[in-house]
Amino acid sequence: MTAFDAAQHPHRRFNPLTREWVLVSPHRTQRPWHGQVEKHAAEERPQYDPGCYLCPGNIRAGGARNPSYSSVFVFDNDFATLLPGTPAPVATPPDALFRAEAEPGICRVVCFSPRHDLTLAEMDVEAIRAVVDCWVEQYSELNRVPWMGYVQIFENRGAMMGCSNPHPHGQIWASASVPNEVAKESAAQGDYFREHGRTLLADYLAAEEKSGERMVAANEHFAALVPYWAVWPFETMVVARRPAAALPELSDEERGGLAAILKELTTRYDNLFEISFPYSMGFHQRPAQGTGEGWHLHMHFHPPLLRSATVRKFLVGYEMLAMPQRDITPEAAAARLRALPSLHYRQRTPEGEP
Ligand code: H2U
Ligand code: ZN
Repeated sequence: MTAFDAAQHPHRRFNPLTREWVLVSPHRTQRPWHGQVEKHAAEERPQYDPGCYLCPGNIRAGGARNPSYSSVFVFDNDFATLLPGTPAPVATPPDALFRAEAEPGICRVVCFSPRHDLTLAEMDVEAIRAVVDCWVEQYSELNRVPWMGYVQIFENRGAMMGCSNPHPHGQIWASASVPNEVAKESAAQGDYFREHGRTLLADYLAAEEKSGERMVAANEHFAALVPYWAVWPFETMVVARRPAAALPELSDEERGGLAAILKELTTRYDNLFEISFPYSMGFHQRPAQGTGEGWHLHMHFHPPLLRSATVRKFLVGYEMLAMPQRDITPEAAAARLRALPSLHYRQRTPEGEP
C-alpha cells in the first residue's frame, strides 16, 4: 500500500464553515486531457442596446423607465421573489410535519454600469469601486428595516448560471429569516470564535498564506483563494484580511482593496478559457439581528465550468443524493488561476502587449 497522496487518492475534505464534507477524486483527471481551449466566437455587444431592459433610458419589462444613469443604478425588482407586505400563515408548532412561516423581503436589482457591453472583469477598478460603495449603502439601508434577517448580495453571470440579460448587473434579496447557507456559517463561525477568540477565517487565511498552495491573488486588504474544501472546479473565496463582520465596517482603503481584488479575480477567470466566465457569486456577512459573533466578511464565487468554455460540471446523481464531489484538486485549480495573466485577454493588443 502506497502512502496517501491528496493529489492522487480519493479522499474527503471538511468544510469548517458549513461543517459538511466534499469528496475529492483526483485520479479521475488522470485520464488523458489535451488541454484544448475551445474558444467561443468573440461576443461583441453594443455599448447601448435599445432592446435591453437595464440600459439607461429604456423601459423595463415592468413598465417603469430607467433614468439616464451614468454610474451604478439600483431599483426594486419588478418581479420580486420576496415582498415586504407578505401576510403570515397560521402559526405552526415547531414539531408539525407541515410547517410554514411568512417570508417578507425586499428584492432589488443593481446595474453595475450604464455600459451594456461591460462586465466586472472589463470595468476599471474605479467603476467597480462605485459598485462596492453601492453594495455597502444597500446593505446598510436594508439592515435598518426592523424585521430584516439577512441581506444577500449576489450576481449570476452568464446564461449558464441562469442570468437573463448580459447587461452587467447583480441582485439583492433581503429576507426576514436567515437563509440556510448563512445560518450554517453563522453557527460554525460563532462556535469557533467563542473557542479560539479569533475568527475562523482569520486563522484559515493565515494558514493558506503560509502554505501558498491555494492562493490566487492578494492585495493589502483582501485575498482570493481556492478553498481547501471547494466543490466547484474553479470555486474561489475572497476574504477580508482584517476580520470585518460586514461591508459597512470596511474603511475607504479596504473598499478600494475589494474593488481591486474583484477586478483581478474576474480577469483571471475570463482569461482561463478566454471567454466571459460564468459564475454565481455573492457576499456572506453578519446577519441583521444578533451579535454576529465570529462573522468574517467574505465572498464565494461558484463557477460551473470544468475543462473548457463548453464543458460544465453538473452537480447530479451522487452530488444530489449523497454529497458533492470534485475531480481536479483545489491545488491544481489554484495553480492554473494563479499562472494566468492579470491583464484581461480582450484588453491585450495582438502582440500581447498592454
Ligand atoms: P438575473 O440576474 O438572474 O438575470 O435576473 C435579473 C432580474 O431582473 C430578475 O430578477 C429582474 C428580474 O425579475 N427584472 C426586473 O426587475 N425588471 C425588468 O424589466 C426585467 C428583469
Ligand atoms: Zn443594457
